[in-house]
Amino acid sequence: MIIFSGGTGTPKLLDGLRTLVPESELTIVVNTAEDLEISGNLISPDLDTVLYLFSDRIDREKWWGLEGDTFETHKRLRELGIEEELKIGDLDRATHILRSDFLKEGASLTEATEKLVSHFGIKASVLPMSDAPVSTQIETPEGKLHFQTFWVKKQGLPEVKKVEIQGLSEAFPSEKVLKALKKEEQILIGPSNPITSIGPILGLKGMRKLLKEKTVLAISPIIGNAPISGPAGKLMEACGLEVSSFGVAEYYQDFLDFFIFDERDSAEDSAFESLGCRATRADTLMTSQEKSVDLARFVLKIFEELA
Ligand code: GDP
Ligand code: FO1
Repeated sequence: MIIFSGGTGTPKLLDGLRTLVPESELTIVVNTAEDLEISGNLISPDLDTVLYLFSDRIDREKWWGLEGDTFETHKRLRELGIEEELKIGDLDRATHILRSDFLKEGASLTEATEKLVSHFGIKASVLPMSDAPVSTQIETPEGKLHFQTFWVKKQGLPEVKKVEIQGLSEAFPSEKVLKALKKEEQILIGPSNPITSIGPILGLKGMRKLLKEKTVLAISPIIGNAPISGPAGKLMEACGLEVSSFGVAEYYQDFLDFFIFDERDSAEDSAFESLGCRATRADTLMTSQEKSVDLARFVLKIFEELA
């Protein structure tokens, strides 16, 4: 199975999935449009979260960084007048240094990630969506801001005029992603931000067309009219999408076969029929690992029925 992932909602689901499916049978295609360079190293927040999840070291409170990490280097840099855009953990920084070393030696991001996967003893296939640089920029009255500047430094407060994914119109899925898509029939789009996490993957050249040939199941990251966390609501609105499960399904309409939305949601099941997909409710709020396992089990059951 192939899973499209960002760095919070889908990793929570992967936390359950990996207890039910042999890790080697999972291919995770990860968003890289939130990547940025800090203090000379390439940070790939979504890739790192997936890597730390599979190596059992993710901080499950924040869903970024390593559990128990310290921030001494980050603090010392601040004392020396260097204000890093993100709070980088000391151990997390080691990953960024290693990744950047591989890249400096000439590796592609896919190859660098493969080496990290091997260092961390991970059996799953963790693939950056593309080797081309792609970067989400948020247009605000204060000017164009990198997504991380908008979300972390400015706390998501500025008005959003437009979301621009720089580099996307020229970016192709990586060779490894294309190879995996050729081989696998079942695609799971996890409950991730449709604009900043899944949108960049879908926007890669040829991706939406390829998905039309597959069995695609997606899970809503929205309950009612708000996301569970993060800026998805504000960004969906800025992109002209309805902030609801229906709005998410509509965005995936051209290739979507099955949609799971939350049991607390007031949407009518029949509304989704007009989009040409089947839909069902489930408890999608993953507040513990057990709940992640339950949702993952439900997803596997639906894939079995669709096969
Ligand atoms: P990011 O890279 O950190 O933005 O992470 P993602 O895009 O993977 O995840 C962010 C999205 O996950 C948000 O839109 C949330 O609403 C959604 N999310 C977070 N936790 C849950 C959960 O437990 N269940 C569901 N259904 N969605 C969740
Ligand atoms: N998110 C924050 O809100 N504050 C931080 O200081 C922060 C640091 C950070 C460091 C490494 C990393 O991989 C992720 C980090 N995040 C931090 C998460 C941040 O990148 C965003 O929450 C996600 O990218 C949102 O999609």
